[in-house]
Amino acid sequence: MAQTIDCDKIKELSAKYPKLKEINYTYGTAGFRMKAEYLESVIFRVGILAGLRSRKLDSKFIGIMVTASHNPEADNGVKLVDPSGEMLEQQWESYATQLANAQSDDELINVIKSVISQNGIDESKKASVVYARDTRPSGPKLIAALEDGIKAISAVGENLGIKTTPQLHYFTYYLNYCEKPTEGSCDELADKVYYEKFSKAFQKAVGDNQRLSDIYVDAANGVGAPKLKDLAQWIDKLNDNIFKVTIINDDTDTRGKLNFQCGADYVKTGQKPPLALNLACEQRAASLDGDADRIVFYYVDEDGTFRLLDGDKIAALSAGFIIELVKTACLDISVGVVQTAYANGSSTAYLERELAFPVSCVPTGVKHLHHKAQEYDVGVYFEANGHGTVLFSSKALDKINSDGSRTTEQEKAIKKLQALTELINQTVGDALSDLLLVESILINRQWTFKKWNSVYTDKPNRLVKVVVADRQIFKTTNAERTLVEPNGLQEKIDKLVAQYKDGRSFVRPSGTEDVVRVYAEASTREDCDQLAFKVAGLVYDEAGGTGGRPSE
Ligand code: G16
Repeated sequence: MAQTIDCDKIKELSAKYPKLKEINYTYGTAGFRMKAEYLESVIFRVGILAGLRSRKLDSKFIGIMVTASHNPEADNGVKLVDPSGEMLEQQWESYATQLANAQSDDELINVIKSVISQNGIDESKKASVVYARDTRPSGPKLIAALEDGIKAISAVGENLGIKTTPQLHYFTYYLNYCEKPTEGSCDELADKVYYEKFSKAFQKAVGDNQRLSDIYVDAANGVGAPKLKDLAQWIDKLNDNIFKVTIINDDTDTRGKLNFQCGADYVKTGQKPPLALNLACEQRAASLDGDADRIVFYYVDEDGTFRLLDGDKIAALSAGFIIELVKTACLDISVGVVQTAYANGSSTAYLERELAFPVSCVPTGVKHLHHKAQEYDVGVYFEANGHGTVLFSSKALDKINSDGSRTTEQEKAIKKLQALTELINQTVGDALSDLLLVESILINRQWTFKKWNSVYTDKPNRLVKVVVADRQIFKTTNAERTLVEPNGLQEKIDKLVAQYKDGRSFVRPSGTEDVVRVYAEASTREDCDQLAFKVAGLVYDEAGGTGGRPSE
């Protein structure tokens, strides 16, 4: 097959974005992520890769999201989305890494040619990409680099402007498998199809049930704020007495506020409410992260204790509700749950023992959970940090949507299941869709947060970040629960863990931040904190910790 890429055009545009020699880029847990000033060359090259992937997949749209999600405002990142709206196929992650690390323009051309020949790409095909960004100040400059990359590979790009990450995932799927827009801007259409789909599905899922109390949503001063506001208005148009939300931390204009002392990661890690939220007893609240792909819920008890309802609790709530509907409807559908090592021990025990679900544990990263969840008829996956969704296989959808004679009760259960399949964003974890999913289940059950929280009691747990000279020296196995390197460190951790009742701890390098993460749980809060900081201290000493030694 003749090579027809325009090497001169690629070189000319690439010269604007030289690779920084000293940096070795890796496609991590959620794409490339680091300080925004190091990313221009990477993003330019991601534009090229997206064009190649589109040609490989019969000109289907490939999605590109420019975001660093929960990371500090000064960071940014980029990830690719496959035509189905799911994460980029793993084989192509290595192409992304090779392209990002090509030192010279000639090397870049060689990598491009090698991707083309390895994949038998027909260069005469049209290439289509669709892209969006979050509200970070570095976004526009990076989008300009991306657009040059798209131009360099002669692809056609649709700019969606500012969107949540899950909106970009959903709209990539929509462009490929639903109606192709004939006129109007894709930016506006992407909002419209999203709000329409989820508001209508929510209406179906809640039926005639009574609304619950108002909910406060901390939007991390990110893109979730304007998008949730719009979505709530669409819901109001259908039924103005079912969902009352007050959005806080909604300032997307003031520099320095994104994810600062607010948002899902801050709340989950610190196990405390965000800035600007004084919660009354049992007031319902939730936090999104900077690109609205994760959510955690919380409230405070009569005695002022902060109660977190994290991804594990969302999994228990949704899996429990779905299996009940499946049983009522007498459908032959299996439901399984996928977690990571961060799942609280009590949640795994509850899911396996009380609800009798098969539960699998995979490495951190939605891409790993998503793939495992596809092995079940209905796969429920949530990371403890609030990132997740539910996948309905085509077998499950066929059964749920098939005709047949049914009792009224069975028919009602089927209708609810159908509504859930529409309400859940099955392309990726989506904070807004998950918010509506949780709210609709609680409305159907007429449950307070306190009642939801009581399904099982979390073991005290703690997450600590350790800054070390080189986090890449940490290598794990056993779904990240065991350290293989540095040599001998796991044995030391095991010895510490053995000193605590119901103790558990693991260490893994983050794939999105320049830190090593330490997780610990034990039977009491005091033990758990002590274990977490002792393990963090071990990591700090063994790996040449930089910055302060972790302490409570
Ligand atoms: C991303 C991934 C999540 C992962 C999180 C933290 O979330 O999509 O799957 O749990 O990073 O990953 P790590 O511990 O490797 O830093 P987000 O919300 O930042 O896109």
